[in-house]
Amino acid sequence: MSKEKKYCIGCGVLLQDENMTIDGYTTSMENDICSRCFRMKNYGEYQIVTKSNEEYIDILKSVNKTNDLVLYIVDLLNLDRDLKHIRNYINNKVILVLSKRDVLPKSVKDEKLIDYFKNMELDYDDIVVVSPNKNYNIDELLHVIKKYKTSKNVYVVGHTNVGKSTLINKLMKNYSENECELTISPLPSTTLNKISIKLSDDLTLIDTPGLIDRGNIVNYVDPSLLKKINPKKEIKPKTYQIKKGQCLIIGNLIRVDYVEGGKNSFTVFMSNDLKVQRFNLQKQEGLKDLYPNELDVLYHEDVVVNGLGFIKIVEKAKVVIYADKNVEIYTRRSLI
Ligand SMILES: Nc1nc2c(ncn2[C@@H]2O[C@H](COP(=O)(O)OP(=O)(O)OP(=O)(O)O)[C@@H](O)[C@H]2O)c(=O)[nH]1
Ligand SMILES: [Mg+2]
Repeated sequence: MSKEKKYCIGCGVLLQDENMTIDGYTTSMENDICSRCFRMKNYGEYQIVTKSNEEYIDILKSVNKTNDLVLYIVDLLNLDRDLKHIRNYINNKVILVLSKRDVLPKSVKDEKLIDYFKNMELDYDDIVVVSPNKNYNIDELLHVIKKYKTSKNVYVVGHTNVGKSTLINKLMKNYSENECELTISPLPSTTLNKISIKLSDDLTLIDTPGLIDRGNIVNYVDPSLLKKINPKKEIKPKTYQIKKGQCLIIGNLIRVDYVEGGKNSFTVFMSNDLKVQRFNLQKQEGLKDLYPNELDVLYHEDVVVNGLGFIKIVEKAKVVIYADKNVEIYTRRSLI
């Protein structure tokens, strides 16, 4: 008799009790979660899983065959560089959900954030700002979901680590009697498979594995640093009135040399736990063995360091950012 298939309620992986070295292992098929989720939930022990992005693309292609509503989740501190990418794969109605609002300063108005995205002329049906951690605007999101949904199913998609599973857990906690224990973690690729969660008779939320962003610094730092890098609290921006010939060293992870330009102001929007130090660049050799990214920054632009946050620079400047060579670094119009 063949065994009935059972999937982990935390990450969606197919459960098996035969091979400890393969995904989905559990000590007993009586369990509802795999050993990896068990260790993350109970001991905060994280285990890196390497996944390809083919599955993510395949999921998007299968969503395109439906007329279901899609929530595209982005992390406000670590925005996707290409917000149009998803439209290469799906024609469904899509709501852009700007998440982790709590990490940006309260003084920034939601309307200002929404306008920023509206000005980019993206092809989204609506935009909502939320913070699942602070239970902020979740009511508004549910309202928007009900307004746009075309069937029972609503897909939750986006890059890894943007907070898709956290958001679904929060929606379930607020609006359903059913318990929902999707596994969340600061590591990429926590969710491994599609997971359908019934919120009510006419609404099922579908969690999905995220797109892996190879340019994100989280892939290249020691996992023990993740807590420091991912802010849990509102960021207190650090502003430096800075002159050519000075540099900033941030969290011992990146170095920012100001090599050309007049008097300027650099504001660092990164986790409060990352120490920022200013030096005279000629007298400081630290981190110069890392890869130098030379950037021409225009008036009122941000330098984005994927996975860490961004530095708002007011005046035109030439800067050299030293970082791990795999980390994506680029400029964009100032978000704030
Ligand atoms: N500050 C803050 N952190 C959040 C919020 N929502 C999620 N996080 C954190 O973001 C990290 C990733 O959350 P997950 O819910 O696992 O993200 P995911 O998109 O499901 O990730 P994958 O399953 O890997 O694709 C965790 O460390 C969460 O605690 C939020 O509203 N605010
Ligand atoms: Mg997840």
